[in-house]
Amino acid sequence: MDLDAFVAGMPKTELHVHLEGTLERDLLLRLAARNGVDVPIPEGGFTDLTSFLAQYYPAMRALVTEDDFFELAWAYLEKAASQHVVHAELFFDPQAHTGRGVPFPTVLGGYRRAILRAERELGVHADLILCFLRDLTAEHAMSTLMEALPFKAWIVGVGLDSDERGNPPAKFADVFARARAEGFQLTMHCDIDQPGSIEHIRSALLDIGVDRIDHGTNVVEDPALVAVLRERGVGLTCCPISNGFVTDDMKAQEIAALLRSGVKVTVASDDPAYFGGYVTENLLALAAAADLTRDELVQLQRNALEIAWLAPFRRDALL
Ligand code: ES4
Ligand code: ZN
Repeated sequence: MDLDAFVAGMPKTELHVHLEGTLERDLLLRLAARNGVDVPIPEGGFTDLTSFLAQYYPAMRALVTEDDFFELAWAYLEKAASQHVVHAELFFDPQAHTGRGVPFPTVLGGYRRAILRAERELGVHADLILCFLRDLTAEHAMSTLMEALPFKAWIVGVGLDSDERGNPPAKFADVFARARAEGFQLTMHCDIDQPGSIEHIRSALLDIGVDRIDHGTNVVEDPALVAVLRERGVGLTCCPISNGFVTDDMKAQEIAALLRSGVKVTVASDDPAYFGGYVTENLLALAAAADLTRDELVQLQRNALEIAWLAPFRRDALL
């Protein structure tokens, strides 16, 4: 069997994909027309996080009704099923919607309906991770967390995304402490080559006590922190194709080195509609760039299941 077929056929767990980042151009155009809203069409050509985010958030204005959020998540889940994803943990950015007048339950209700249907009809299991926008205030994040509490059963964890510059993990220490006390799992983006990357990773791990880190490959610069990841079993969700857009390369060597040193590294797609690759394409891109063996590709999937926020009975069924 050739490598493409091997990777395509592997059962997969995807732990780092933003639902709003799965908004493909066709759906964007259809929703914008249906809602009668004027939405800037993403043109691509991003070279860093800032230029990406500047196209990413305005495009979300196409999403208005509960059906819109349902259709967005459903389209992703159909694609995931076609790539043999068996479990996915899906980031969503409620503040990007509530901030323009879309009620939190509209967003969550649409996403939840798609997840329930996908489990029944596609055999894909999925959970939601609420992501706070780190360029907004900690107070805004806290009030979003309060808004989410009645829906706790539908949300497995919380994360932190958007513009990292000047927005360190410590800014959200109280929010994450409260989220932990409420029973949520914790993750945070530590985007690559940001000012203060290493300090952000250290703080996320040692001050906040996150369960996972999204991206975080700058940790290779600090062997003591790599040891902490290994000892605590804290995994990294890496997104090679995304890295190729928002940094100077895919960081394939760094990802492979961390995998080979025993860190629970896993590969995911981040914003596939913008970066042009779902999980299979990300695995193939990394395999080609870092010469991964089939055993290493299998190890990436094993890692993903191990660090997934799954009930033990589900994990056991998938392992
Ligand atoms: C993101 Cl690549 C990236 N970085 C930070 N926040 C994000 N949200 C969606 N994609
Ligand atoms: Zn991300």
